Amino acid sequence: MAIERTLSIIKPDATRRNLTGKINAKFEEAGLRIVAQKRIKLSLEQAGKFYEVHKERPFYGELCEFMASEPVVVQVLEGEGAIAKNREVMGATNPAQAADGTIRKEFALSVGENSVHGSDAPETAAVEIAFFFSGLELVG
Ligand code: DAT
Ligand code: MG
Repeated sequence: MAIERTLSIIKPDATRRNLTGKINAKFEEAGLRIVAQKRIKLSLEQAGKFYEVHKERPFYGELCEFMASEPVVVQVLEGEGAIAKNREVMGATNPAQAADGTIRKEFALSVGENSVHGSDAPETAAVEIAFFFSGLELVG
């Protein structure tokens, strides 16, 4: 399997509860390397653009307001099969269905406030990384 990069976001419910370090430990224990990271506050417009693929879904407005409510930590994770590995460490979208030991099982509050975002495919990873980071900010 190839070395990949994926875009991860530690969401407001997790930054608010000071869980950045615990979540990063889960990534690092799984062999994912944090090659870029910054804490930012999204505007409602930026959150809306990032989640544009979901704009027809009933929860879109709520999702964007949540993502813009407090700071997030955006990061690029690198490793063997990083996209799928990150999804595995994150756990299912709905924490009630997430496997034991996953981030969402341990930390998520609800299907909406589910602590982390992770890209779902190579194409979306490339677009999402470029949304937040310039090439100069990526140090492998
Ligand atoms: P994931 O974040 O696991 O890739 P997704 O892409 O289907 O999940 O949805 C993006 C985010 O939207 C998800 O992390 C939380 C929110 N969301 C998804 N389904 C929802 C629902 N039924 N009610 C409220 N928020 C939801
Ligand atoms: Mg998704």
